[in-house]
Parts: sequence; C-alpha cells; structure tokens
Amino acid sequence: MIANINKEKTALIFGVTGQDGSYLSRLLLHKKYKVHGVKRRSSSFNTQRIDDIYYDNLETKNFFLHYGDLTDGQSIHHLISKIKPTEIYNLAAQSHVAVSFELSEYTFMTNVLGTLKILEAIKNINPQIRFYQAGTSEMFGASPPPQSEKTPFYPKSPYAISKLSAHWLTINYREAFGLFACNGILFNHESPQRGETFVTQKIIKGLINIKNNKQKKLYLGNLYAKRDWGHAKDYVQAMWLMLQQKKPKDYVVATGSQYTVKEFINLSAKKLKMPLTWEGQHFKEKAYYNNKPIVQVDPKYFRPSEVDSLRGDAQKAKIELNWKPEYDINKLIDEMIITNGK
Ligand code: NDP
Ligand code: GDR
Repeated sequence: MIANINKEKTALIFGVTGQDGSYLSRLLLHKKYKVHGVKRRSSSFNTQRIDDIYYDNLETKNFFLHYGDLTDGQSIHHLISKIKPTEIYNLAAQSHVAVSFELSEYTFMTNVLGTLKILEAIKNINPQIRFYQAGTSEMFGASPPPQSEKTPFYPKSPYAISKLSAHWLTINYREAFGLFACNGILFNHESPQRGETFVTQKIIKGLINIKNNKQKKLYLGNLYAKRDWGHAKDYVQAMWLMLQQKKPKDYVVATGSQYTVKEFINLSAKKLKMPLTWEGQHFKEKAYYNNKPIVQVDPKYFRPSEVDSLRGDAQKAKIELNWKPEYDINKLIDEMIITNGK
C-alpha cells in the first residue's frame, strides 16, 4: 500500500487550457497520473479544449482544475503547497509573438516573473519536484539554421527575450539550488487545438471558410518567413520524457524540416482542392482562386522585427530521450483540415 502511494505521480500544469496543456493532460492521464490544471479567471469560458477531459474524469477523480494566475505569486505558492505535485509543467505564457510588441510589460510579468514565482515556490516548498519550462525556438531568432542546443541565442521580440530570461532562470535554479529543472526548446507545433490567431490555423480556417463562401479573403503578413512545424501531440511526449531522465537537461524539439508561410498556404490549398495562382510582389502579392483574389498581404500583420528562418536539429532529444515525431507536415495539415470540418 505504501509503495503504491509513493509511486503515485501527480502533475500540476500551468497553462492547462492552452493547446499544449490539453495534449499534455491527455498524455499524463493515459499514464495514470493525477493531473491538476491551473486556469485563469476569464469573463467567458476558456476551458473548451479540456472540457471533455474534465467530464470524462468526474468519477475517476484524476483531473482537477484550480483558479490561479502566473501574475499572482500567492496563488502559485498555495497551489503547490496544497497539491504536492511530483512534476510541474509551466506552459502558461503570453505566447503570441506579435502581441508581445504591444503588451511587452504584461508579457514579461507573465513569462519571466511567473516562471520565477514557480521556481521560488518549488525551492521553498519541495526542491524534489521536477520542473519543465516551455522554452522556444524564438530564442534563436536571428541565428541561422539548423539551430541546436549549441546555437547562440539572438531573440528578436519581447516574447523571445522574456522566454530567454525564463530559460536562464531555470538553468540558474538548477545549478544554484539543485532543482530538477529542464528547458524544452520547442520549435513551432500546431494541431487542431491551435489558437486561431497563429498562422497555420488562420490559414486552414480561412481557406475552408472561403471555399464554403463564409469569408471573402484571408489577410496575412510576411509570406516568406520559414518555420519548422511539428504536431503538439508529439511535442508533449518530449516534455514528459525530459522529466523522466536521470539528470535534468535542456533539449531542442523539432522536425528538422522547414517551409515558408506561402508553402504552407499552397500545401493546404492543394489538399482542399483549391488551385491557387499567385500574382504581384511585396505588399501587392495576392493568390487567386476561381479568378478571385482570396489571399492578400496586409502590412498590419508584419512584425517590427521578424525571425526569418527556423529549422531545428533535435539529435540530442532523439538520442538521449529516444524521441521521434510521428507527424510530418502533410499528416499535420490533413488532421487540421479534417477536424475543421472539411
Ligand atoms: P497557448 O497560447 O495555446 O496557451 C497558453 C496558456 O497559458 C493558456 O492556458 C493561457 O490561458 C495560459 N496563460 C496565459 N497567461 C496566463 C497567466 N497570466 N496566468 C496563467 N495562465 C496564463 O500556448 P501553447 O499551448 O501553444 O504553448 C504552451 C507554451 O509553450 C507557451 O508557454 C508557449 O509560449 C510555449 N511554446 C509554444 C510553442 C508552440 O509552437 N505552440 C513553441 C515553443 C514554445 P487562457 O486559455 O486563459 O488564455
Ligand atoms: P510564431 O508563430 O510567431 O512563430 O510563434 P505564428 O504562427 O504567429 O507566426 C509564424 C510566422 O507566420 C508569419 N505570419 C503570420 N503570423 C500570424 N500569427 N498571423 C498572420 O497573419 C501572419 N502572416 C504571416 C509570422 O510573421 C511568422 O513569421 C509561435 C508561438 O506559438 C510561440 O509561442 C512559439 O514560441 C513559437 O511559435 C515557436
């Protein structure tokens, strides 16, 4: 009996209502964890991605939701003391790069000070708790690909700089206080649960709406940025693996392939049987379908400074974690199209 209690794993997820939070919750419940998630107060419902998990686990009592906020240190301390997790995943963030140029202070309060508050609470309450910090390929910014754990950081937005601060805080608490704290340096990952203001979901929903005559045009920014797009389901597996190792380390997680935003549009349109022809250049570039312009550049979606080219080298994760992605870009787009009802 005691052995069983000792073996029980309890996870606390900050950012449980987001894309990754929903996939990680499913993964951990499947692995027989007790999962506690932190949701923040909102004037309208913000639990759509996890409502089914909540109701499925009402009787099993394996999934719990608590109010909390990364800007509220007291709630963080209280939750960690009360829940006594064995693992904490910090997925909560102001995660939109473009928005971070407008909400720079809030981005720092959440992404940097929020992480610091969790690390402090772990140090003071129970330094044995294992900690995962959601780092990002945006930290590489202007450093050319392929980017690995050895690539110098050169962040290009308040978001990227905030995440880099959190990255170094995590390393510092590992070195200074012996915490089992890991940084995942994850490249872009998408899914049917991806927020609608990120470019992949915006493109797929936009094209489907246009095909169904529910929308006339899709307005986008930089069509030539290159990204390494994977699937969130594969990437949460890597997060969990990092916390199961003997030693806490930092890992790049990526597919190793990159595409431009324009290539992503063309691939999606082809799968939707919407042949596109492109005309014009720069701000005048447009894509035509059935002789009508349906994709158009809008300068308002350009960022004050852009990350041009990301392609990750995930060799370390492949070798040490035995991680490998199951999805490629085609499988990812197919799934996003199907679940959008096309
Ligand atoms: P989402 O934007 O989908 O989710 C972010 C989560 O953080 C949501 O649950 C959100 O709550 C919550 N949140 C935001 N602000 C606060 C706050 N002040 N207090 C508590 N919770 C808050 O992001 P993803 O799931 O895509 O990403 C997860 C993490 O991984 C983020 O930290 C992101 O920066 C990072 N990351 C993401 C990558 C990607 O490609 N998806 C790549 C690399 C890193 P609410 O639902 O109420 O808005
Ligand atoms: P990113 O993802 O900034 O890489 O951050 P996003 O999908 O927002 O942008 C990818 C690229 O597409 C270009 N782009 C547009 N982007 C958006 N959102 N909307 C548009 O209309 C548009 N047009 C062109 C962007 O300029 C960019 O080059 C995501 C987030 O999940 C971060 O939290 C995470 O850390 C990184 O991925 C890795």
